[in-house]
Amino acid sequence: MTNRIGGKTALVTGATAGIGEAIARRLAAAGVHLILTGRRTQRLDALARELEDREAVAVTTLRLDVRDREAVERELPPILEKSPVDILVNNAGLALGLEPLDKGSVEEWERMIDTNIKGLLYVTRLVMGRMRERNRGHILNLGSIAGEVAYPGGNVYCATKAAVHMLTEAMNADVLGTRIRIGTIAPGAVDTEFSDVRFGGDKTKRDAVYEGYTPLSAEDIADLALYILNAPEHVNIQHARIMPTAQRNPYLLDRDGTI
Ligand code: NDP
Ligand code: 8X3
Repeated sequence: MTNRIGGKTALVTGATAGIGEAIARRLAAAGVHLILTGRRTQRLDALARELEDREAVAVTTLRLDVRDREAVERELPPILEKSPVDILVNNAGLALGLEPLDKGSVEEWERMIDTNIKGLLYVTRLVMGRMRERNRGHILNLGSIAGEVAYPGGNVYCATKAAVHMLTEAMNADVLGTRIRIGTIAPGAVDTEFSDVRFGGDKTKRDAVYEGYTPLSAEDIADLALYILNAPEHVNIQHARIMPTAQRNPYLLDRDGTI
């Protein structure tokens, strides 16, 4: 496949684990320079060193909690001025708990809303403005099938991902007439630290999520991300849904162990 992204610069939020880390690795292998963010600095620094050594790309790291609007507005602009961003991957996100709404934790709701919606907005506002000035850029948001079909206990998480999907549509409307492209990847079950975070490290609950079938890996999502980001400039893949073969929607999941 023609490499159309080598030499570009990508900002990946939540690059310390799972899908964000896998996308960072794939982008680096394609010769894309990186700005990697997340809260766990040791992981960021180790990944940066590894990718700089192996792939000969420039990697900048930034410890950033996307919920912290002041920090985003203080820390990000100087980096964006120095290294204009061609690709933004809005990946940082999480689910917490699986309780019915009336038994839910307000604190957990706020963390999900602040990260998955507001954090994405804080970062995107700064990056998209600069993309508009340059009349180019590609933004890829991590949505979820949870944003399309609600499941019991998913309530606030599902709502945050539905918001991400609608924001992708709205942002596309806002950049009509520019060369900026905006898309969402909506995955089903991906085996990452997602369920460790959701269940507060409860290994039994976490393992049960992926029992009896082969879930997607973070690398599967990174492959799709690379396909979308590497598409020719006239191609804007706005929404891509991806699930394990054993899963057809959040309810239909074949756990008989054959797939
Ligand atoms: P992981 O838990 O493995 O990774 C989440 C990443 O997000 C980490 O790098 C974490 O970094 C970062 N992050 C979380 N909160 C913040 C914050 N406040 N500020 C900055 N970074 C943050 O999960 P996944 O890789 O699976 O999830 C990535 C995205 O994919 C999420 O948006 C998730 O909703 C979505 N998704 C996941 C699916 C799955 O089944 N795994 C399916 C569908 C969508 P750190 O802790 O260092 O800050
Ligand atoms: C993650 C997929 O189905 O666990 O967004 O919500 S699901």
